[in-house]
Amino acid sequence: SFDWRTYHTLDEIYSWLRSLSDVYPDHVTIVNGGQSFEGRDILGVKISYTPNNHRHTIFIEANIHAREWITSAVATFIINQLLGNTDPEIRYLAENYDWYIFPVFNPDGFVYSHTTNRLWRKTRQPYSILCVGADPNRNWPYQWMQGGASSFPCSDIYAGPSPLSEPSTLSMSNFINSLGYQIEAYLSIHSFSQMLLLPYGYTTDHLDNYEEMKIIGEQAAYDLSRRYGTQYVVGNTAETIYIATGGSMDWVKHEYEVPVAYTYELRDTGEFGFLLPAEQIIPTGLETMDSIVSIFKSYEILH
Ligand code: 0X9
Ligand code: ZN
Repeated sequence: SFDWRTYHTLDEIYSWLRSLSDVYPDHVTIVNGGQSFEGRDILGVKISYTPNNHRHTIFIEANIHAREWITSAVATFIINQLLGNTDPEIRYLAENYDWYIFPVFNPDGFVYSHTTNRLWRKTRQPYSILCVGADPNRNWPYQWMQGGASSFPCSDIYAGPSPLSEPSTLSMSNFINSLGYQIEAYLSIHSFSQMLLLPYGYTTDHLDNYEEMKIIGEQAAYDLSRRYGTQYVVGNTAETIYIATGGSMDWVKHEYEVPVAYTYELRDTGEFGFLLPAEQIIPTGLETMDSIVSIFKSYEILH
């Protein structure tokens, strides 16, 4: 049965997601966000304790980069916490927001990273005889190809021939459009580096509600560190990691004026990198959940 002591395949993750709607029929709906190039479904869950009353929505995507296995493990961990943890702060979050959580945004790449090349990053749509895939986090329509992205199909940061050229990003953008301004928070989960990144990736300017996001992010990083001492750096994406354009968070933030938008870079800082040992899934999940509780506690106090 499903657990967080080991990494799971796409089929195992999807079977577990489907089982949740049987175990929690009143609170969990399986949602199909669309299809990948190779025809796989992009499955997520909607968690809602008030099915007919649209609440502020928290959207979480993970594993848009195939090799970042810890991210889907943490996304399923968060789903499990929202459904099963009796801690009052977690119950409050679970029951007062609508949640959409997609553990594997890039299913073709994820399967390929399991079967063939553990360090695969991109999608699996072929672009030349030799080179396959676009970077699905350079493929979104806001500031597309304006820096930190490549027009060379063999590059790991190939932006694709046009915005939303990848069936997975196109279908997920349509799904996000259907939620639109209901989205109050968008969390994009990556690894690794232990960073909490704020919009935007195209400029080092502190735009929109940067100051508030920075304060909330610093508190979240502190609350995350209280469990095991894990240190996160918080800041604007372009300043803190590098210039990167065409990312999903930037598009959603800009398109729907999403007040709470963060990109996580989970553990570690490079000792294991993308090959984070499975023994670290549960601790990473617990500390990440602490930071999510912190973000919404701070946001509610400030609003
Ligand atoms: O380069 C990326 O896409 C992310 N880092 S990773 O090492 N996981 O590949 C950073 C994404 C931040 N991007 C934007 N907000 N634009
Ligand atoms: Zn990534």
